[in-house]
Amino acid sequence: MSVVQTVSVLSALAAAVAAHGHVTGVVADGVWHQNYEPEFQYRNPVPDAIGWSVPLAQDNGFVEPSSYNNLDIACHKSAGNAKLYVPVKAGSEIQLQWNTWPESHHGPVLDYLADCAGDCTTVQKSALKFFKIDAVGLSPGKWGADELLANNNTWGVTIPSDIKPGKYVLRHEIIALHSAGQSNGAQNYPQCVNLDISGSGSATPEGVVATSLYKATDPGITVNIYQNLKDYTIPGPAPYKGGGSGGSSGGSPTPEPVTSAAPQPS
Ligand SMILES: *[C@@H]1O[C@H](CO)[C@@H](O)[C@H](O)[C@H]1NC(C)=O
Ligand SMILES: [Cu+2]
Repeated sequence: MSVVQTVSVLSALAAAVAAHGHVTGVVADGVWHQNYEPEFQYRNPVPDAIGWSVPLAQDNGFVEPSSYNNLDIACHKSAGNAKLYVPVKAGSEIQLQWNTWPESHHGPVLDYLADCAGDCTTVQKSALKFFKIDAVGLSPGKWGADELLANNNTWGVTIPSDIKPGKYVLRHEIIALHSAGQSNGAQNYPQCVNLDISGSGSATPEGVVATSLYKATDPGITVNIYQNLKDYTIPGPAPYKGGGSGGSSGGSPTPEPVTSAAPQPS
């Protein structure tokens, strides 16, 4: 078989099992950027991408709670550093486009940033400290993932206006909870993209290493969603409340002001 034929057969196989989905593109300042695709691994040369490479995510699979203490939870299974960056202005909103998402897979949508302290193309995953910039859990009858689905499989996230410019990893994630009533039943679908953030801010929010984000016993991780849930506790650390954070796709249940705040003295 030629390389081209091999690629198309493998792509067809990948499409057949592509039940869950992944981020295919990112729009920033009106410019569309192609994300990493698992089939890139069969190309020669492997194309550089804005997204961290996840060749093992060919099945659009997930990371499970029993792996929360493994760095796979950072940017998906055995992720490798992305080689490109999405240029974005602090305070602006970027859109993450998923190819598809199953309607049954309700759950929160979360976004984190981690400062690469220089170069995201070589930074160690264990050195990345993630701070949450956006999280949408449950508003009556409607989950973050439902919003994403209703919004053309797209999620908007606003980059805090006051953070120090530089190179960051954006960790975007859906946690599917359709089986989360069982132990080890939650499904995390993290996706990482490198951002080159410009601006004049100076905030350096505290973050945590990915292996400290979640515990299997968190109330927002082991939870039966097929009941009349009054509250849902979004997992992970509290969101950073700096200027301009908290954006989401149309209609966050607890909208936060998206107006810019003056840089906070720290
Ligand atoms: C829906 O998203 C796709 C990309 O995933 C994009 O090409 C298309 O323009 C979007 N449609 C609308 C109506 O925004
Ligand atoms: Cu599924």
